[in-house]
Order: sequence, then structure tokens, then C-alpha cells
Amino acid sequence: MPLIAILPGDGIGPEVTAAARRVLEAVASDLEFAEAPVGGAAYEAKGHPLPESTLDLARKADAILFGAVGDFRFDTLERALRPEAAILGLRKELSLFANLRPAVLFEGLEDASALRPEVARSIDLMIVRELNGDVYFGEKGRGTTADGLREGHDLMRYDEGEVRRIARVGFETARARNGKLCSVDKANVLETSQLWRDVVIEVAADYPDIELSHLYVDNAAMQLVRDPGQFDVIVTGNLFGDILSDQASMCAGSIGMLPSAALGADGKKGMFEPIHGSAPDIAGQGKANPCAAILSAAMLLRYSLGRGEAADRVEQAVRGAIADGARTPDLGGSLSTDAMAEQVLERLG
Ligand code: GGG
Repeated sequence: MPLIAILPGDGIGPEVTAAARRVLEAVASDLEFAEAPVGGAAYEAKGHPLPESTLDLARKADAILFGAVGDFRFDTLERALRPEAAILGLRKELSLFANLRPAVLFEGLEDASALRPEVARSIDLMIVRELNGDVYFGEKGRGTTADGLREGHDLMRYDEGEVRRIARVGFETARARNGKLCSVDKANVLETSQLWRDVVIEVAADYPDIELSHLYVDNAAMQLVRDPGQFDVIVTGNLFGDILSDQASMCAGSIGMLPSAALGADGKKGMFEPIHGSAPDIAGQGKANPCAAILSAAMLLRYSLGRGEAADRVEQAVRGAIADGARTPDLGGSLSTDAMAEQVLERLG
């Protein structure tokens, strides 16, 4: 019986993971679920955002369904105790280095997109974001300058092994899609990005069938809104991928629509979560869009459990609900989180 760890987290995390769990239960009757606190909820309950018991569950589970972490109430805590430390800790502890973030405009969402409808319609891309390196994990600190000014720093760092393994995921993902890979960096300014580009070009020798291009991140951000149809797969670092995927989500209608999978070397065991955060301003009001969490559950079925057919059913049910006009407030509608989940469940047949 596959064990699914549910880590709901903070804010709207519990609402959207509950909806996604209902969908998983509807398409797979043989799953075992175990829930554990994470983020601010875990800090409040156990004094740490990623308690050992939560990490143990995550280690032994076949897959993790994660909600969201973050709450302004914990803004004054030291970094290691803030809710966000949990998500970084899980990714690092479980060596989940490859983050797949699909951005697709579903039929009917042209009006919700930040782009003109004819441009929005061309969005169908996959962002492959590196998750274990970059400024998120480089040496950090605070100090004082010689002039007595307060100083802060986060080291941006990658080694060639880290770049090579994510580049391979990028090329393999492009091979499974439409054969185009765009590597995004800032190689005109950053040493890490020059290394990134060198290594991506080396790896490209093993993928002569893939059309490789390079863009600086500022240009990539601009191209995403100008002509998103030019992108098939984007491979990029941790920070750039975090920012570009939020941008891509608004091109696709709402940040409430984008799921993600964080995978390790086997491409199987993973942590699946909506790309959105905890949105404490709307928590507990039934206003959150559960689609990103439900689509993350579909990715869990596909990657961790190898159940492509069930994953297709879930994705079709979300597409169907959206095409038929089901809308939460972020999409300009008034359906509650649960009512949106019902629309999806009804279409699972
Ligand atoms: N579900 C995504 C989430 O909770 N995001 C909050 C967060 O800490 N994000 C940092 C990141 O994704 O690197």
C-alpha cells in the first residue's frame, strides 16, 4: 500500500491539501495517508518548523503532498526557525533537486491571464528549476562594514555536478516534450552563470536531437510575456526559477493553477506542492483555489506511483471544470475551495 505523507503547513495549505487528498482518494482506493505538521504550524506545535517526526515520515513515505508554508507572525524569528526553513530542509534532506513546474493555459482561462488572449493561448511550457543550490543554500550572514554599516550576504554558488544533473533533467524533459530547451542564466554578469552555461553546453553534446538556446534571465522574463509560445522547456537555477514560475503562473491565469513536483535522482520519489505560498490573508475563508494542489496530486500519481492513467483523469477533470466555467475568486469567480473541488470530483466519473 503506497504511503502518502500529507504536510498541510500554514495558511491556505490545509484547505488545498484536504481538497487534493479527496481527489487522490477518489482515483486510488489503495493509498495510505499519514499527516504531520510543517512550517509555522509545526513551530507552534513542536518548537521547530521541520520536526524530526515530520522528517521521518517524509523519509519513509512513497510520496509527499505538501501544502504551503509561511506566516507573517513568524517574521521576527531567526531564519532557521522560520516556516520557510522547512521547505528548504525537506528538499535538501531528501535530495529533491529537480523541480518541475508546468505552466499551461487551460481552455477558458484566456480572460484570467495577464496577457492578451491570443498571446496567452500559446502558453504550454515546463520550467525545470534547480532546488538544492544557489543563494538559497550558499553561505549567509550579517556583519558590519568598516564604516559601521550593517551588511548582509547570501552566497550564490553552484558546482559543476549540481549543474550537470539538473541540465540532464532539462534535456530529458525536452526530449519527452517538443525537443526545445532554453537555459536561463545571467552569464554576462555572474560567475555562477558562466559555469552554468559552460556545463549546459557540455551536456548538450549528449543531446544532439534537442534544440538548445540560452537567455539572460532579464530577457527571459520579458520574452515570457511578449511571446511565451517560443518556450517548450526552460532550465534554470533556484532563484531565477522561483521568480520566473510565479511570473508564468499569471500568464496562465493564476498562481492558483500551477502545480509542481520536486524530484530526486530516481525521478520517482518526490514532494508535490502548489507553487503558491500560504496566503495568510485569505486563510480559513474558503477562498483558495485548490486546482494547483489537485494538479500536484496528479503529478504525484504520475511520477511517484507510476499511475499515468489516474493522473490523466485528474488533469482532464480540472480542465473540464475550468472549461465549463468553474471559477474561484482568483479566476474572477465565486466558488469556494470545497465547491471547486466538488466540480473536479464530479468530473472524475
Ligand atoms: N507551496 C509553496 C510554498 O509554500 N512556498 C513558500 C516558500 O517557502 N517558497 C520558497 C521556495 O519555493 O523556494
